[in-house]
Amino acid sequence: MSPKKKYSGHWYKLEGKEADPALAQVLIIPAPYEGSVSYGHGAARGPLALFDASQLVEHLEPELGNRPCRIGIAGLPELQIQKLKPQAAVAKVEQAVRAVLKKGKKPVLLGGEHSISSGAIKACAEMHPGLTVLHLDAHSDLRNEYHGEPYSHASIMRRVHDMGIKFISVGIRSLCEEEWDLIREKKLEVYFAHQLVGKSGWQEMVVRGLGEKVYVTLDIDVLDPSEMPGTGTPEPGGLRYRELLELFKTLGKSGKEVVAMDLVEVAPIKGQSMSEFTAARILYQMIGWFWAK
Ligand SMILES: [Mn+2]
Repeated sequence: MSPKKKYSGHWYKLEGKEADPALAQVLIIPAPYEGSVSYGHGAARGPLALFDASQLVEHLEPELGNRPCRIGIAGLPELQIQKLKPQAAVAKVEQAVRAVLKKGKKPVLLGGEHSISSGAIKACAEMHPGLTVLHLDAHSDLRNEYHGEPYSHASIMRRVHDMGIKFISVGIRSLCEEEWDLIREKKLEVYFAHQLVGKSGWQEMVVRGLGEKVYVTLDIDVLDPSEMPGTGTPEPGGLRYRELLELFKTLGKSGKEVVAMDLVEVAPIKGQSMSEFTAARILYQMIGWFWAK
């Protein structure tokens, strides 16, 4: 399942109306950007690997008991941002997401590295005042800057904090003292992995804290590396696949509206397609629980 095929925009092997950008309710925006990563390269290959893997996903979801793709999932062309500096790349993402929102459709942004999400969140917060962000990640991403770059992947949630947008972080298990101090000083809502993994009932507690309009940013490294090895900065002790899906199911059933989402930091491992297949499967179920119940 190495990326051999060319990107056609036909996610999940959909055809006809279900793959038509004019009719589909969900529009996927591939953003293969890797401008500020610390180490572990390959996030720029994430969207194409996810696309290839999506061709093998069965359309029926047993837990939902239906075909989420019936609402239409169409792919837009890849954003041409690879050569831009982080701030310019983020601005392009913002424009692309705003254009999808204005059509009354659901944007799904695919990274690429996490830095791009701040553009998407900005566009959503403008359109939906009172937006809250559900942030799933191994890292708190609250550094003011990283190697001198304020639009770094390691600073994305700090930029969201600066915009005055409320967020809840889930699954965190790696952060520096600057981030630790900020969390305590500002009383930020951060759930560490050791507080959640293997425990029950936390999904409802997290969802209760969110507002009525929600943006979901999923850094795939929130999962345990045993189930998601293909990511740039894996951290041990992460959430399990089933625990993460339970969170999305709980959010989907809560009546709160997910206005957009992203999935970032998938970095395919050559010769081992498990990571991108798992991510494609998660993405399909998120679409199902949020928008196609
Ligand atoms: Mn991360």
